[in-house]
Amino acid sequence: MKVRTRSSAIIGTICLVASLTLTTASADEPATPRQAAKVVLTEVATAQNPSAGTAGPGGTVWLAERAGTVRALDAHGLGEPVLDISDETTTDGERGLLGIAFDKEFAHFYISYTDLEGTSTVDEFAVRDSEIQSDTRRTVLTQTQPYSNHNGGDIKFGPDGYLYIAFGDGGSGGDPHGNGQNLGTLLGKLLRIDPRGGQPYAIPPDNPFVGDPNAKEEIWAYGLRNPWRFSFDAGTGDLLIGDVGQSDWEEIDWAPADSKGGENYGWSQMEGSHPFRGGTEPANHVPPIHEYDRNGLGCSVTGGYVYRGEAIPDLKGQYVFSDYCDGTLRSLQIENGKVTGVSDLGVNGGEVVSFAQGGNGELYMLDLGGSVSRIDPA
Ligand SMILES: [Ca+2]
Repeated sequence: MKVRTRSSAIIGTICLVASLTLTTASADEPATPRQAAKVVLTEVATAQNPSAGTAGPGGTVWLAERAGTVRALDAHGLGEPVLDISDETTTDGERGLLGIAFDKEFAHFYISYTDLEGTSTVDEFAVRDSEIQSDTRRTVLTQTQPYSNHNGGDIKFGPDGYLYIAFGDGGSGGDPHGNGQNLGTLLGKLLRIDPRGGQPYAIPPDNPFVGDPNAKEEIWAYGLRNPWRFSFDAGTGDLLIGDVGQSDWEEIDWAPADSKGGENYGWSQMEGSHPFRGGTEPANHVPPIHEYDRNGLGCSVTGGYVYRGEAIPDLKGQYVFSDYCDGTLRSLQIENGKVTGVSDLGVNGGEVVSFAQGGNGELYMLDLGGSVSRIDPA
């Protein structure tokens, strides 16, 4: 039995819980948020250190367990592992099985993990009759990691059918190699590739740095520190990224569905909307749509999803997220890329490490300590 402890943090932050004051909104945001939706957390399963989840075929939700197993959740509960790579990864530092994704047709399944050397690896499997075909496994993309932390690792298909991969800045602290602003490395970036378009993958021709000899053509957006969790709004296609801060500011980044890519989210010249260690704000800096400091209980943002389910009408269109350190579920009201309200949803999920969006749009919350809960109406 794994002991639940903050030292099992896998998101890349030192959590100093010093105050009971909740600080959820920046000063320029409305002081009085709208009436928050009333929600409860309904535990639907217990997993072994669940780290990521995704909608699967037939109304299932597939869950990654950090040590290397994948299990499917259905109406009968959590099944036995359908995939086990536990002898190919470790949970040292912030490592492990960190992301899973299906393509839109549930024809291929992707895993994102660190291998035994710590190298970030994205592998693909064919899926037939809802089952992983293990003999079809192939490696799509790898990225060596200079340190054990800030691996990012989330993977998602965008509404454009391309696979997006989030990588942190390589780790240590303060981005010692300047990876965030260096377009010559995949570290500190959000990537966009076509995994079925070539061997091992193709670069979408409209990626923003195609043809730039000084940039990796896989890059979609840059200036990220540890984009631990990101998602696309299932209603609008907008992109939302939870980027974990260094020591002062946790942030949510946003881009509209019609973005051409190339956004510079600022790290490590900027932490949130603030210069980092004397940094200079890049001319093309895209500041976060929401940030919060470390004066409250939060210390490591966990990006979530815009709620597009049916069960909680008051929550529709709001971005649900949390923080690994304080576990409070919060939501942002967003209009035209601006946050117009921040709500405390009044429930605490423990060590909230990830969210998952079921095929019906309902949201699940993953507590690294084991609980998998659906967000239900109160
Ligand atoms: Ca930023």
